[in-house]
Parts: sequence; C-alpha cells; structure tokens
Amino acid sequence: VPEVVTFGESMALFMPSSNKGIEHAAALEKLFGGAESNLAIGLARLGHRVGWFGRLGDDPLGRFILKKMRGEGVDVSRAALSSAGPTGLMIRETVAGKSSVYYYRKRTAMSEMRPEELDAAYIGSARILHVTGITPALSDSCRQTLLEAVRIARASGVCVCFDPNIRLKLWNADEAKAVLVPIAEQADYFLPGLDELKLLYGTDDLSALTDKLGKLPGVSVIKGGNGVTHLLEDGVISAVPHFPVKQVVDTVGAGDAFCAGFLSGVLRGKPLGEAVRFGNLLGSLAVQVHGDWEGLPTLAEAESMLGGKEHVER
Ligand code: KDG
Repeated sequence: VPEVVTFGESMALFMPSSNKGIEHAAALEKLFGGAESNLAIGLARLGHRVGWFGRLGDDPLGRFILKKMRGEGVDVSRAALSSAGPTGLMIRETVAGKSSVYYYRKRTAMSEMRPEELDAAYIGSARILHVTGITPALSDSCRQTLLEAVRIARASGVCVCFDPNIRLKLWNADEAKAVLVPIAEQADYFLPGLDELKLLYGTDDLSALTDKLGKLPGVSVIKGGNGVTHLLEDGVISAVPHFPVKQVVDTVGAGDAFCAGFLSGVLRGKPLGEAVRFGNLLGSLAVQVHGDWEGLPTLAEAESMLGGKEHVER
C-alpha cells in the first residue's frame, strides 16, 4: 500500500549537456521529467512507498520513462502505456543562467486521460494524494480527472497536497486562477511559490498573504522567498532558512524536490517546521545537479547532511 499517490504527465526531456543553447548544441542528452514523477522519485529515494500513475505513449520514450521510474522503486502498477497519443516531450536549455523550456505535449497520451480511469481504491488506500496545477492545464478531461481524484481522496479521508506549479506556457493567468484557487481551498497542504501567490491572490506581501491563506483550511508553505521558506500554520507565519548552495546548475525540479522532502517529514511525523527544513535541504540538492531529479538523496545521505557530517572523500 503506497503512503503517497500522485499522478500527472511525465515527458521525455532533451537538453544539451554543454552550456550551448539548443540551437548550437551538437547533441542533446535524453532524460525525463514531470513534476509529479520528480516528487515520486524523491520520496522513493527517501525510502517511502509511493505510487505514480499517468498515461504515457506506447512508444520507446514511454517505455524508457516507465522503466526508469520502476527502477527508482516507484509503484507504477496503475500507469498506462496508451496508444491514444505519443509520450510528451520537453526540450530545455540553460543559457547564461537563464532556463527556457519548450513543450511538445499537445494531444499526448496523457492529455486524453479521463476520470473513469482512476482507481479509487488505490487513491483511497494512501495517506496523501499529491497533485499539481500542471495536470488541469493539459486538457478538459485532465482537469476533470484531477478534480475527481481530489474528490475521491477527500471522500476517503486521504490528505490532499497541492502544488500549483503554474505553467503560463500551458494556459493564461486568469484560467489558472479560476481553476487553481478552488483546489487550494481543498488542500491539507498547499505548497505555492511566492510568485504564484501573486498571480493567484494578487499580492506577494506576506502580511496580506497571511490573512488570505489563513482562511484556507489547510497548512500553506510558501516556497522561494528571499532565502527562506515561509510556513503558515494556524494563522502564524514563520520563516525557515534555505541551505547554502555551492553552485546552481539547474533550478528546474527544485520545487518538486522541496515537496518530496516536506512530505517525507510529514510522513515521518516531524513537526512542520522540521518538514520544511527537510524540504529546503532537498531543494538545495536538486539545483546542484543537471536534470530534474537526479540530484535527490537517500534518507541516509540527507540525514548525514542535516547533521553536518563531514564528507569522507576517500
Ligand atoms: O517542476 C519541474 C517540472 O516543471 C518539469 O519536470 C516539467 O512537469 C513538468 C512541466 O509540466 O513543466
């Protein structure tokens, strides 16, 4: 039985391994990513039982992603290789410290996913359902599927964790706001970025946000402030400092890493401030490695870093 269940679109990711942009790079490395699968891998590495599902195309890239996820110890028993469409693609470059993502994900197998495909008993068996705001941006049927998954979770007493992950290449700010605010209102754990709150609630002022988010039924964690993550619990806001990072290589995936660390803390019964600190640690590790999830630690590695243990080189 999984502790956490999550679902969404995973895509093949192609990126230059050099610092040349896509236009000038001679070769692209083949990786994969997806906010929800990044989180699932993060939790699995920390030793949690986690299930990820979604549709992938019945094609070589879909099989590549599925095998890698299985290899990471994620339960993919509910994932499907579907002939309804291809596996989605994203191509990413980081030039002079600025990352750009190009999506090729229209009419993918995932975009055709429907609520009837959800395994209610599987979702209902978990402690936490984790969803993101990327899924409802993919298509009407994906939006309905996500709302149904949240409904199933709530009806079964499963906690809902929600990361808005606003992707303005997929929909506009007004569409995002209309769909995502009501989901935030149903979440036990709401994990937005400060920039996303500006878009959803019209302000990034922390005292105004304390007021607005304080009305939500769940706990909010605001990622990506000025060197700190804010935790808003029972109307009280507190700041948890980020970990120092030696060299930022690739910031994409940091938010998912944070969510994995935070949920791991929650699952292990830590006080929320400590769960946030653990999330911060995972976020700091994710940005130091190329790729979305490759830099994520095992629990032993993470704990030794938290304890400030010296790394023995040889
Ligand atoms: O959070 C990282 C994700 O943005 C990346 O893996 C790709 O899921 C993705 C998306 O839709 O942007």
